[in-house]
Amino acid sequence: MNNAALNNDTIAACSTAAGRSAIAILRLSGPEALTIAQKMFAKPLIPRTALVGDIYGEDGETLDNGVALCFPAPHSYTGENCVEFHCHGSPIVASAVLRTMFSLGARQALAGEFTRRAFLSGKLDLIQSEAVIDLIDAETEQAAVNAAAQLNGAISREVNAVYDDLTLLLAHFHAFVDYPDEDIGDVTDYPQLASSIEILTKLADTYNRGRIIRDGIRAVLIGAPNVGKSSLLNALAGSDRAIVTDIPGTTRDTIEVTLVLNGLRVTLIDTAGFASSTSDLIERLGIERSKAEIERCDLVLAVYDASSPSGSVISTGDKKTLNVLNKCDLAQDSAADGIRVSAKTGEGLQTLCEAISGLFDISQAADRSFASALSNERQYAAISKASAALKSAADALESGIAPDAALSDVEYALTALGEVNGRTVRSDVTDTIFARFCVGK
Ligand SMILES: Nc1nc2c(ncn2[C@@H]2O[C@H](COP(=O)(O)OP(=O)(O)O)[C@@H](O)[C@H]2O)c(=O)[nH]1
Ligand SMILES: [Mg+2]
Repeated sequence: MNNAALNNDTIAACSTAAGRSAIAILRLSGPEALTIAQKMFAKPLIPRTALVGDIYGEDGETLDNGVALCFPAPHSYTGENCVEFHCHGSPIVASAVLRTMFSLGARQALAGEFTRRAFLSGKLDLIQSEAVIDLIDAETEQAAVNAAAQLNGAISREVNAVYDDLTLLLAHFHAFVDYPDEDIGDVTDYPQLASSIEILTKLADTYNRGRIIRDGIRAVLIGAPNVGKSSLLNALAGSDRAIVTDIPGTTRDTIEVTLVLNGLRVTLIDTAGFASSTSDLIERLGIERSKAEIERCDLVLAVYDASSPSGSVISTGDKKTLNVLNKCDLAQDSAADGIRVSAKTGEGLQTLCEAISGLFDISQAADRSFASALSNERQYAAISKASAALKSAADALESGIAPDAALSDVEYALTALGEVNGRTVRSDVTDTIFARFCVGK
């Protein structure tokens, strides 16, 4: 997928975060990168060698003394000529160096444009490109490790192998259709089809774990008014996020905090309590919202007051649920079943955190089939579409229908996989993907 038209100019951007820092990295990529960089640097650039020297500004003045690193095409991140300047991390120096690059012919890079060029020049496929942003955005170590494995090609290798198998299979089907009189071998047994279905199904099965690794879980606190839901949220968050009073019905809107509990990203949602009847409109709307939260959450934390065991049992359907008995500082023993905690003293909170993370196995050992779990919804949807189409092709063949009937299903699956690895993806889709990136990446 080479799109030379897009890459005929030279882009530049600051690749490190804005503000003061130890160093700032300014990056150039494109046909003029080496020429522009050489004009700005005191020493002749040497490929893939870090050189220390003066960095010049627009009028030849010395802006900084820093490091220049050049990577001639095609051995660079983008596949183009690339140069990095490592300057002292002053925003003034960084912007002067960047301005100099612009005055010598570079233009400001768009969000994700370096990675987009890497994709267009075939350095990264689309799965790897999306892994780059997931790696940068990772909020837990597990999420970073999973994204790094994807960047390494863990998912790409599987998808590409299936893609290549199906391409061959399709050629075989076409030969059968186009030359019905030729003997083109066995047309009843298609091992590629069965193995492709197996790989894609297994891959799709890793998505639930991958999604939790990347995005974490949503856990919603529900229970009668005044049992201490808001207090629990505050205690777990370590700060007063929700208003706590002894007036029932204090929490009307839902409040969210995101925490990392034992490596698991948890978005905790505080809700209005379920009073049996309430005439207050706002409180009632809040309760409606709580119900919607229960619908979309991964875990319900059903909170009870251990000191007042009268509360009715909360029904949460088939959602994963943990019963939490709060205010255990007021009730030393209670017959009710659940994790005893006190939002007031902190007792039991660690046990609660362990119980929550224990319900979601995100360890790599949970699935040894692949080095990485699928974590991208777009990729998951396309892989599911592909495996469904292949299943329908296999069913057709099994019932004795001629291979040409299965041809369109296999073609459909191939197109869906092409959207995953980027071999046949539409440019508006890639536009959306790269727009999520930051400038300079
Ligand atoms: N003794 C004790 N009081 C608590 C505890 N948790 C909450 N409370 C009190 O119970 C009342 C209701 O708490 P709140 O968090 O607003 O309950 P919510 O309506 O379920 O959100 C407040 O007066 C809290 O101070 C606890 O663990 N122990
Ligand atoms: Mg509350």
